[in-house]
Amino acid sequence: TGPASNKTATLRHLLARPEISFLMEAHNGLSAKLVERAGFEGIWASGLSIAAALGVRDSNEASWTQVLEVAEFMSDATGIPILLDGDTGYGNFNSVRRLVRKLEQRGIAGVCIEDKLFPKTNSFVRGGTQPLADAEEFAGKIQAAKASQHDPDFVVVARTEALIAGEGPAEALRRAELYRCAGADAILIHSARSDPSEILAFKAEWGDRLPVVIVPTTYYTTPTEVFAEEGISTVVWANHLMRSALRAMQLTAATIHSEQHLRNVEVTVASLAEVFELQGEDELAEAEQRWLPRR
Ligand code: SPV
Ligand code: MG
Repeated sequence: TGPASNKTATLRHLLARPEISFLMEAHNGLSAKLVERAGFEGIWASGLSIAAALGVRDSNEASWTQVLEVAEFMSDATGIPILLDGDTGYGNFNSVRRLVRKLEQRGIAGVCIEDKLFPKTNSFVRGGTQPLADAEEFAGKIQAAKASQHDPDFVVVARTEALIAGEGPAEALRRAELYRCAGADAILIHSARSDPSEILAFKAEWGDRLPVVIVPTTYYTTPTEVFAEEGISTVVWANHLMRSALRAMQLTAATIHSEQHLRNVEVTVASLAEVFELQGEDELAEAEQRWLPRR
């Protein structure tokens, strides 16, 4: 948990370096710690996963300050940078300005905002019918975000949903170029297809104007080497801790419900010792030695 400025510089480096980078999804302090322990260099604070973990839809049902609280726990729990999925920025350019200020204050290294309308809809839900934001208005949001950051390394990723909305490759490129001119640090291009053809076509046209971030949730069979060879900057593994937690919790709940005892479950779940270790109980015990009066 170093100062926020280290995290912003690290995230900027992950996006800018020639080698491919990976951001792993997390949705709370525990999952964020597990991402760091697994060896990842950065975290994707997924809107979908945070919403799912809170028991609501990925439709801005959780307020932006509720999301901020979750992101703050995640940031406090880890020393690697977090890119927050900021949806549409939760309003207009003015909402985005305030969002960026608050994210900086709480040690979040960057934000990704997408060119859809508030309240947003997940890209895999009713994909073809999702209205896009006016491109110029969205470019204004990007400019406002960049103008409000105090830390020069804070990262603003512009995400275009043009392909998701069925607007085609030319519109995706037009929008990405507008967002680049508005000051975006990287472009996230999303696709709901099961093959990466439209993403790779975009990258070929785009070249290296800005780093390109992708989310291969639906084209998961594509080997990662393909993305690396095509010069993709960053791959987001967007929701796989939330989905694995869901499955594990479902199985444990069903087993205990049907068996009415813990014998078969005890061996499959993490030990309490591991939970305490992750929470840093040792550190508290040492601090008590140091700071509490001895009796
Ligand atoms: C998220 O993880 O919330 C994302 C990626 O925005 S997606 O769900 O594919 O839209
Ligand atoms: Mg999202």
